[in-house]
Amino acid sequence: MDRCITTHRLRKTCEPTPVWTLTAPDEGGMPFPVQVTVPSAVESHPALKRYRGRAVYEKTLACGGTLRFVFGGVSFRARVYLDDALLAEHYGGYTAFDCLARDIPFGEHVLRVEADNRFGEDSALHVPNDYYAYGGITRPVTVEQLGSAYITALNVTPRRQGRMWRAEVEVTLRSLSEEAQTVDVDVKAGPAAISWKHRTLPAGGELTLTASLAAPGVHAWSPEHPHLYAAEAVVWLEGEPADDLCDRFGFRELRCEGGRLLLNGEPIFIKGVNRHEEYADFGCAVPLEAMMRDVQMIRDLGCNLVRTCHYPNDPRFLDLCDQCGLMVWEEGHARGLSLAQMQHPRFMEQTLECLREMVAQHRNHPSIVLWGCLNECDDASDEGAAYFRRCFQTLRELDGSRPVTAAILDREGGQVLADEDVVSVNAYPGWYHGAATAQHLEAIRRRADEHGGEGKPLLISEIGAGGIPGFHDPLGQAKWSEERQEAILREQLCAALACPGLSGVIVWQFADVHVDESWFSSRPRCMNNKGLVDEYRRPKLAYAAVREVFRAR
Ligand code: ADA
Repeated sequence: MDRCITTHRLRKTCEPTPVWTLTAPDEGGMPFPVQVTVPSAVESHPALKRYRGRAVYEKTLACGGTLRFVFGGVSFRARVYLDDALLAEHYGGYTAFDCLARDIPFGEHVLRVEADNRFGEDSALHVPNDYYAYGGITRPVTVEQLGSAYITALNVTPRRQGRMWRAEVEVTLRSLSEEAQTVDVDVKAGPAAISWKHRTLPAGGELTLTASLAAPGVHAWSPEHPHLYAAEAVVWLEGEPADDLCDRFGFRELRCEGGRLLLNGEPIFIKGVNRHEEYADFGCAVPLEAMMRDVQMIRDLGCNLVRTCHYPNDPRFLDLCDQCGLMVWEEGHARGLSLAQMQHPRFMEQTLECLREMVAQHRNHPSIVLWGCLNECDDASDEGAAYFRRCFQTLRELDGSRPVTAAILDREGGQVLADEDVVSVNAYPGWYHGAATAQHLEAIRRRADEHGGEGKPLLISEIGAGGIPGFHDPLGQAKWSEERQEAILREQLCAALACPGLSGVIVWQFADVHVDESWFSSRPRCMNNKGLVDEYRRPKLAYAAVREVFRAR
C-alpha cells in the first residue's frame, strides 16, 4: 500500500508482487541477479551494505492497455523502462513520480528500474552528509489502469473564518484522448460538495476546476482531536463514472500573530522531535509498523510535532501523523550546503523541483502545519540569502495557507529572518559549546529581533546532545555517556520551556541514524548518536527525561 487510505474506488490499481530481481553491476556490487523485496533500500542486502552504484530491478508483469506506474521513491536518480523502452527519468529519492505507457498489448512485459545512488557532478543535493544517502526502490510502487481521461490532482485547502470553515477545492483532469471530451465532475470535501456539468476536456490537454465551498458544522483538526474528512473527485464520461481520486484532509490553520503561533486561533507551544526516515538495518525504507511505532513513541514523549529533517517523507508516515494528531514540519531536501555547494549549476532547479513535488503530493495532509527548506545552508552571503528567498517565494506561491521557515545555523550574519514567517534556529548549548541555555536563548531572540525577525515566532528547531547507547558514566560527566546526554537535554529543555520569547523547541533527534563514512571522526559508530532512542528504538536515559519535561508543560 502506498498510502494508509484508499485512493481509488473506480480506477483499477495494483501493486506488483513484492519480490523483484536485482543486479548491482558497478564496483563492489553483484552483477548476477538476486531476489529482493520492494520497497527496500539496496543497502539492506548484507552484501551491498556500502554499495554506491546502479541497482537494476526487474519485474515481469502481466498487463496491457494504458498504464500509469507510480513510484513513491527511488533513490536517488531513477530510470524506468518497459520492455527496454525508456518511460521516465527522475532525480530525487524523497518524492514520488509517475510515468505512462499507452496502449500496451495485453501480455507479459518487463518493468526495469535503474536506481542510481552515486554522488555525481549532476547532483547538488545528494552529497555525502550527516545522514546516510541510501539507494534503491525505497517506497511502494503501484500500477494503475487508465481510460481516456484521469484525475491528476485533487487539492483541498481549509480556510478559517472566525468559527466557520471553508474548503477550497481544485481538481485537475488530464485527457489521454485525441478528441475533446465532455465531462461531468463531482467533488466532495467533507460536508461540502459541488458538481460541474458538461465541461470540455480538450484533446490531450488538461482541465482545472476550482471552487470555494462552505463547510458547515465541521470539527477542526488538532493534536488533541485529529478530526479527518474524506475528499473524493469523480469524473463522468457519457453518463458513466470513468475515474476517481480520493484523499483525506482536515480543517486546521497555523497562523503567526504577535510573535506567537496560533493553531485554529489558539496559542500553541511546539514540543517536537526531529526524525530522519531511517530504521536500523532497513535504511530509509522504514516498514509501516515501525512508522506507526515511531508516531506512537513521539506522542508518548509528550510531543505535538515532528520535523521531517531534511527531506519530504513517505506519505504513509504523514497519513499516520494525520490520524494520530502529530503536527508535521515538512521540508525540502537539503542539509548544510555551503555557498560553493549552492553555486552548483543545478542547485536551484533541483531544490525547487523537490519543493514543488513535496507540496503537490502532500498538501492535503492536515498534520503538515509548516513548510521548510534549506536546513543550515548558507544564509549569510547575499547570494545564499537570495536562494532562500526563491524557496520561500516558491513555497508561498504553491500553498499560501501554511507559514514557511528554514532552520538556520546559530550564528551572527544570517540574512533571511525578515523573509520567513517563523524564525527557526538550530542551537546546541551545552554540547557544541558551553553556554547556559537560558542566556543563550535570550541572545538568539535578541539577535533575531535585531536582524528582521522581530514580531515573528521563534522556534529552536534543533537542540540536543550525543549519547552512545549503553555507554554509562556513573558520575554523569563523560561526553557521549547516556547520563551526560540526559543531563544536557534536561537543562536545555527546562530552559527552553521557561523562555518567554520562544514558540517551541524541537529535540535533535528522535532516533540514532547512520551517517556517511566521511563523518566518522565526529560520529562514533558512524552514526549520529543524538537520538533519544537508538536505531532499534531502544530508549536511552534521555528518553524518560524528555518525556518528563515535555509532559510537565
Ligand atoms: C545540525 C544539522 C543536523 C545534524 C546536527 C548535529 O544542526 O541540521 O542534520 O547534523 O546538526 O548532529 O550536529
